Amino acid sequence: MNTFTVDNLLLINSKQIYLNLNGVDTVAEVYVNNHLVGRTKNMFVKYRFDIKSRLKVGDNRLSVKIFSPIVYAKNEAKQFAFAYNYTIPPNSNPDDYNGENHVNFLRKMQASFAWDWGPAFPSLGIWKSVNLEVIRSVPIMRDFTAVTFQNSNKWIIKATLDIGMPDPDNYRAYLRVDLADEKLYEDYIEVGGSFNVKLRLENVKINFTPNLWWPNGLIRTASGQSSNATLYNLTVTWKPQGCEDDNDCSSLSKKVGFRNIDLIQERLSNALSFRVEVNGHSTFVRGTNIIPISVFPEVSPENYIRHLLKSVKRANMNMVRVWGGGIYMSDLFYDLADEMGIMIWQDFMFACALYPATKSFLENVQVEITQQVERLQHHPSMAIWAGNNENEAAFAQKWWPEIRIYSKIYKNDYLNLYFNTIAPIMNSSNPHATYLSSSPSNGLITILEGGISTNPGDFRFGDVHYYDYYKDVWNWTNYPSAKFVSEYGIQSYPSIGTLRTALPADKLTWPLSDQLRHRQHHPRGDNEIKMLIQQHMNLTQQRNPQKQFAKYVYLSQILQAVAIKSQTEFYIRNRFLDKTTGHGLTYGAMYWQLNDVWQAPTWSSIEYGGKWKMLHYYMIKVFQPANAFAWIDDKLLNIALINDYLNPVSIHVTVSMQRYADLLPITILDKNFKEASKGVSIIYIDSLDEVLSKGGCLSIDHCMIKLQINHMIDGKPETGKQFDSFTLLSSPKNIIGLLDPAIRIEKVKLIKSTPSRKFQIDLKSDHLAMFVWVDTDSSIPIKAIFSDNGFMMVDKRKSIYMETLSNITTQELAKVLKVTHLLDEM
Ligand code: BMA
Repeated sequence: MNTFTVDNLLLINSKQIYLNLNGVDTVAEVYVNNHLVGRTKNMFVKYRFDIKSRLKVGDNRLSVKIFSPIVYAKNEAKQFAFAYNYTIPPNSNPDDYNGENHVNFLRKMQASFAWDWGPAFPSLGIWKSVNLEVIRSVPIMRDFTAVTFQNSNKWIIKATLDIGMPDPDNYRAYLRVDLADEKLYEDYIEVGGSFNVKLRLENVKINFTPNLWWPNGLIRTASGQSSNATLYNLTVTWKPQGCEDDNDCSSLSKKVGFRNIDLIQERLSNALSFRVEVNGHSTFVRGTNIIPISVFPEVSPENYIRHLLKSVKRANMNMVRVWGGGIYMSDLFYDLADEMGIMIWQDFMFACALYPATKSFLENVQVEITQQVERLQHHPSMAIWAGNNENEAAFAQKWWPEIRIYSKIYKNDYLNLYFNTIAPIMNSSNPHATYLSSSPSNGLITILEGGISTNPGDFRFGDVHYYDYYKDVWNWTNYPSAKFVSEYGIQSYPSIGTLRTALPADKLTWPLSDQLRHRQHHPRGDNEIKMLIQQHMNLTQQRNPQKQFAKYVYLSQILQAVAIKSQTEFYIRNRFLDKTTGHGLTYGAMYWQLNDVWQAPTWSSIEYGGKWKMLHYYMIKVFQPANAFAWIDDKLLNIALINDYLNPVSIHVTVSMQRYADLLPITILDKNFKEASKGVSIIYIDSLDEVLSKGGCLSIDHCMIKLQINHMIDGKPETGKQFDSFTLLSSPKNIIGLLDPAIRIEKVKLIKSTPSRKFQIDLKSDHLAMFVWVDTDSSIPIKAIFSDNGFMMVDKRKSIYMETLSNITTQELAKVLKVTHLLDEM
């Protein structure tokens, strides 16, 4: 409840007074001075209620009565079943979720009733701003939406102004559109006919050639140089005749960009491509999936969003999928994505469920989609829109037994929602945008098959979500040779430091304490992590329960990092089409998942609070656009050169055999590629036996392969663009020859103190050390990012850099730094 004051003048001078509620979670009744002025039932919708007649001079009372989402959802499900004689699954979540049910009856963040990576916090409240909108004697411009597109070489802007009218009479106004400093349009226009006018400018021509907007990692820039994601200010000026002040005559600006992003699905004998083209250039999508910033939707700190997106950019990604079980992100999120050149794959907020396609549900969805498309479409980062997460797959694979019985009805409901409600809105607002009905889907083939494919995960078409924890997750031959893999992942535990922010040290134990088990929502999750670790590493309990748990955390992060590295490298290099099966020609790899909403074992590469797991450090190298990968295929060592830059790049690649027992690498290939050819090219094939003998390795258990990749500028390695990459030939548990490296920190020195502190950490080692993890003591919560981590130490000395916002001193840091490596933990 809240009180606000209204004066006499305001009431006399205004023709309309609206109450704008920009976000209410979710089902509520809104009262002004005890009169019901409206109801809300969709947290993704902005509501505007006409309240003038309810206002009085002096104090006015606004109260919002919010209903329990749990009770509401349950009742809706019950009433639905009663009215229609069937239910809308899932009728219950897996027990491990510790969650609530029937969230699919609510237009609310679907994950707020629990997910396999998150707790049930069925939030309720006013999660966005509330304001009064006063319309006096002239029409006002509330907002505008715009899209840019190219028409036979000319760039065009299509804009729609949302005009609030005093009454439906006709009014005259001056309207002007500017792009940066160029005037594009100016006129006097007439508006009228209703209380709310959508004023359309269909064809605003750009009278100069704008610089294009490019995503991250396509155009090679010298290190330190910012992105090529060029943005322009688009300003709309509105001066209705008789306007007096800023309330009535206004100017609004948005940043726009000029780019064509197309999804190319062209025929390839028995398959279809699924390839993103940016400004006419094929672009391998390097990316990840983001879940909500917080389980509490109103919590969305600017520095945290910045940190997440910067981390995405630092890991050389060009796309993030805003997953359909969360929320449409804040404006800031999309603004930053525009700035940093991160393309967005935007799901609409439907996930892992069927939905009740009743008339009122669809009407509710229609408002949501219209508003969200209008809000988001001007962002140049908006690349792909998708109807839902996995609902086509859920239907096709009959996730719930009801589907067998009511399949006709469910199919109809499905088509009504994603094809007859959402698709037409996409089409009319922005016919140039790509809309897929679901992720995963078979793209055009899904449409040909009537909206739901029999196998939406077909490797020949569309995108695929791939999870199989019962195969060797480090072995590339188990990964799908699909066109685009929009989800794949492996769970790991967050660091002890992060877990300590939720649980006391004595609960961080192995065997897992009840408190830890409570946080594992993925059914059989820990069995899988344990089993997968044991395939390659040694997990036997040798230590006290807390130390053993710390070992489990560390090994789980290695498990995840190596699995996703080897899987992602496979997708990136798998650019050849197998004409017999139609498999291959992969053009996208987006791992599941970027972030976390609590301290728990999940698939994330960034822990709750922002700390990077080992995986995130690995992805920096894996996603480098100019790169080299090594793998064994049928007893042959293959090395591929990758170059996904559009402009020329020269790369120096060294391949060596690295024995575990000593620090001397034996080089088997050392080559400079002056102008690396585009795409993927095989630069080396030799029999593994041959390579082992060349490298002085007795067996695959004695050596690993080391690649050193340097981007070159003027014949010299480019700063910040020199990195290594290791390919194991056998499991760490079988490795022969590792000696105690006695790895230690020799020196810590501060090399920069503003805006953040940067330390150089000099490490020294007597022998080779694997998966070296440098971290601050878990009891000292310092947020830091290292220049490299989880690395193989194959030299006696190595310096890494640590950046932190904390004002820790060099001496303090030296005391709390800890180094972990594999031999110590096996
Ligand atoms: C996919 C996602 C999420 C889920 C993840 C891990 O199905 O779309 O629903 O969290 O797998 O199981």
